[in-house]
Amino acid sequence: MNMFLLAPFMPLQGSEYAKSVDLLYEFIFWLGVVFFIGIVGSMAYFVFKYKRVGEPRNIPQFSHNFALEVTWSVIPLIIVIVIFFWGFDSYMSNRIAPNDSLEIKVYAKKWQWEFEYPDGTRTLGEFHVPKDKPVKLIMSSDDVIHSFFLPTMRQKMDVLPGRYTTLWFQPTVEGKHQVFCTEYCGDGHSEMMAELTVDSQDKYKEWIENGGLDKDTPLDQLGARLYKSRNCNTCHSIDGTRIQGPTFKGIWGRTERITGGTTVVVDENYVRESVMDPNAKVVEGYERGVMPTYKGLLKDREVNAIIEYMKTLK
Ligand code: HEC
Ligand SMILES: [Cu+2]
Repeated sequence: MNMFLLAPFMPLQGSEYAKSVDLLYEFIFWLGVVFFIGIVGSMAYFVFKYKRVGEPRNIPQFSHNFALEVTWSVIPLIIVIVIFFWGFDSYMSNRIAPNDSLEIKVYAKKWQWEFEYPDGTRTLGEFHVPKDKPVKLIMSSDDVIHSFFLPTMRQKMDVLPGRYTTLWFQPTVEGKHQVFCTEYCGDGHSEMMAELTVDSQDKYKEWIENGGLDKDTPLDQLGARLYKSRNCNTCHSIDGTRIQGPTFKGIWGRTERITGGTTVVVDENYVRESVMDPNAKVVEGYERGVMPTYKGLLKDREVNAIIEYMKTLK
């Protein structure tokens, strides 16, 4: 028999911690049931036993029963002490993430969740983690108070503007897990959801190598996603307007005038160089040092993806 009798009424147990939470919960629940039946049951029994029939009889009065009073004080005291230490122990292990945790930044804003991995991969509304590895989320909010709720891991933590909060879990069940926002944050609050996918180690590796997409995604689509997720779009438009940097519209094969009087035709090598070492060739009319280097932040496949994406921007 499953020791978790309430399991059918609970979300899936996605981690060992979820099981320990449920165990304590069941303990308190069944304790409540025992006391409820004991108290309400004896009440009902006494109602019938001592119900008034005929003329009032003389019933002896009691004021104290020392043994009884000690019993009903000491037993509950022991029970609440057990609950306290059990809960405290569980709480402490829940607050302190192991040192080898995968650290993921979580940004909440009305009304979406954004995730950032140590290698710079960013995703919106979904994130992947490997099975059996501890994961630590370092969370902050761009606007109001949100709350990150991952029911299958029995984890919930407020996400605040101007302060970091953290939460950790070690998933044991592969597949999809739902994330909710559980702090009312305005119009789109009930839509503010994200999806966690717990992958096998191999599948996770493949996913992260692909910049947060599955490996069948065509390069130009990956490029389009990187253009936004790596913030190229804050300085480069795709509709011809000039922002901080030159537009990407029609960039492929364009002849560019470089500060210092030379020219260059935009090809694979030039794009790669511009991304890895932006100051090597500065486009005339633009400022040196504005574009950050993406060295170490974009993998080879990602640079190729951006190149393929540029080719589509005619
Ligand atoms: C903070 C603003 C900024 C961001 C973010 C930025 N760039 Fe740039 N980029 C510039 C500026 C300014 C120039 C022009 C000066 C220069 O060549 O360094 C430029 C130039 C370029 C060029 C050469 C363009 C041409 O017309 O010859 C390429 C290619 C390029 N960026 C790619 C990217 C990619 C890809 C990303 C995102 C991964 C990106 N940039 C992110 C500001 C930015
Ligand atoms: Cu919210």
